Order: sequence, then C-alpha cells, then structure tokens
Amino acid sequence: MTDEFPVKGMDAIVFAVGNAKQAAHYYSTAFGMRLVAYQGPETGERETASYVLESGSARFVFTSVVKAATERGVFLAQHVAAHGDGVVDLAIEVPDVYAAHAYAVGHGATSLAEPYELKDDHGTVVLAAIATYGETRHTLVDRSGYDGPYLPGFVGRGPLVEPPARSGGSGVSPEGRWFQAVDHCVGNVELGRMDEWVSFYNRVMGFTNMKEFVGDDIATEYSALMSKVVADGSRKVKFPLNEPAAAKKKSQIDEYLEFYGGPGVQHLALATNDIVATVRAMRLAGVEFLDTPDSYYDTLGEWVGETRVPLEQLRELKILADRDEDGYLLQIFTKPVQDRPTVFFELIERHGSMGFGKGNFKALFEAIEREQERRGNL
Ligand code: TYF
Ligand code: FE
Repeated sequence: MTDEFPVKGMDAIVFAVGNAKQAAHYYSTAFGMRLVAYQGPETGERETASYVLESGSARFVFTSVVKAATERGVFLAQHVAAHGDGVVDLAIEVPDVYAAHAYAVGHGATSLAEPYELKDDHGTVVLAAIATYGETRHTLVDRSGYDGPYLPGFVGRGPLVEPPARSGGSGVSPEGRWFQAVDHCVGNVELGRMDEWVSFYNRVMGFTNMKEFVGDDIATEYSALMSKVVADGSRKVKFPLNEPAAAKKKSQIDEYLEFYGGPGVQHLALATNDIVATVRAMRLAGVEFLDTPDSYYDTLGEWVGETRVPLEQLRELKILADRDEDGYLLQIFTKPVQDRPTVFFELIERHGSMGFGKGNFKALFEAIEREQERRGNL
C-alpha cells in the first residue's frame, strides 16, 4: 500500500497568546522545555514576538502581537481577543510540501498559503498551509534542507536567546527532558459535525480511523461527548475529534466551545517515559492536575493488573491507568492552563497500548465535570 499523504510527524504546535514572553517562561519552568529560538523586534520583526521551545521532538511556538501592522498581525490579535490563548497552527512535517498541498487542495481543502520557500545561511524551508476546524490551520513543513533553529528569520541560542534560569535540565530523564514527543492533538468541533471533520481528514490527508471511539451509547450515559480518532498511515500524527452530545448535563465540549468562541484545539497529549518523575516535577512547578477519587484506585488493580508504577504511587499522584489487548498506558490530565476553561494537557506513558484510555473515560469525565461545576458551568 502506498501512503497517499506521507507525513514525518508533528512539526510544531503554534500558540497565539497575549504575552509570549511570560508563556515561554511558564513552559520552560513548569513543563521543563528549552528555549531554542526567538524572533521579535530585536531581530527586525516589528509586528510579533515568537519564542520556540522544545522537549525531545516536541516543539511549541508562542507568538504574541507587539504592534499589528499587516494582515497577519491583525489576525493574531483578533485570534487572542476572540479565543484567549490558544492554538492557531498544528504544523505537520511532510517530505514534500508541494505534493502534500496539491493533494489536500485537490481533495477539497481550503488553501491558506500556496507553497513558498524561506531561505537563510542555514538553507531552505518549504511551507504551505491549509485550513481545518475553526480558525485553526495546518502548516505543511519540509525542513529537510535546513539546519538552523526553527525557521529563517529566527535567531538561535546567543545573546537574544538565553535559557531561562530553571529551564529543562532538571534531571527528570538522563537527557534532562520531562517529555519527548507530542502523542496526539485533540480538536473540539460543533454538535453534529464530528463525522464531517473525520471525513475531511480521510479525504484531504488520507488519514484513517483508529478503532477507539466514544459512541452515543457512552455519551448519553456519562461522557456527554462523542469522539473519533484519525491518524496518518504511520500513526505518528493522531487527531482525536470531539463533538458535544446531549446528555443529562451540559457537555464539557459545549463549555469549551462557549468559552473558546468556536471549534479549536482542546488538549495536547505529551509522551513521557517516566510519568511519575514528570508529574512530580510539574506539580512542584505549580501545574494543577485533575483529581481522581480514591475509589478509582480501590478497584484499579483488579482490571489493569501490574504496571511499571506501583498502585500506591499511581494513587498518590492521581495517575490513571488503562489496559487493552496490546498493552497498557498511564495518563494524567492537567486542569486548563489559562483562565478560560479551554486548552489543557495530557501526559501519557505508553507500554504497548495504542489506545487513548477508554477505560478511564468515566473517571476522567467525572473529574472534568467536577471542575465544570466549580466554575459554575454545569
Ligand atoms: O484523547 C483522548 O481521546 C483521551 C480522552 O475531553 C479524552 O485523552 C477525550 C475527551 C476529553 C478528554 C479526554
Ligand atoms: Fe488524549
């Protein structure tokens, strides 16, 4: 079988935020990421400031508007005004941007940028962009001809890019990183539109459906959401898509849509090899995680069996576990990381399982609903 839309992996998650300088500090101190590149007024970019942070293969870019001057600055400023801090771009690395863009547009995608090249002393990066749900986009990136930090126009480590005092290197793993990759990126879309977006990814990127989904059976019982997962042929890029479902209470997805002001990225799952060390480091740095009742751990051993982490440690740190025919996974969810109840993160340590924690949906959704209730949104 030939892959119609080959991808190399996620290239970057780009956030539009109100204050990228402070966001960069938060993600370096609280998520252990390393600041690797910068672009802003000091480098000749008068309109925006962008900070690039990495952890293993995961790359986050935080951009804020210094002084809007062009369409791009106005778009970013309006994005923050409408949605609060959020994800504007789930950039995907592909081997051939021209082919990928032509395929996507040929299968009905809206082009937001025709293929173009950026060059400097480090080489050439090819980029193009297509629209997805809400105001989110997928930039397609080929950086195989480039050896600089991030993109032409950015400066790497040097006088302008000093690692913040506490960034990375805190010894969680031998490499000093707290997580090593983006595992999946989840989108929330409007009621009744999940299947349209699933077929969008089927058609436009040749992504196929993974077996895990939340149907209306589970939805009406407790979760108040429906979910399906699409992934590229190599399963390196995984995009679960949620829509609200009418249940007994107001859906957590409705809460997101209301406060984000439309569809957008709901959570980003980060792969770690040592979830215990990562959770400890993040908690110490002030990151808040969802609570899990003790009763969850009273019965966990019966159905999950042995895991790398002793049950008592899972209980202490409120880490969830799930097992399927392929193996098991450990996972935990942060509370929203901004004042709006919108974007949050998941940490995931996989041991064979390719799932998303189906066995935890009930406990997880109940935990989310307790937070929703505290916010007065249930
Ligand atoms: O990505 C997933 O499917 C899991 C489960 O609001 C999940 O992390 C699904 C919806 C949600 C929170 C978690
Ligand atoms: Fe997830």
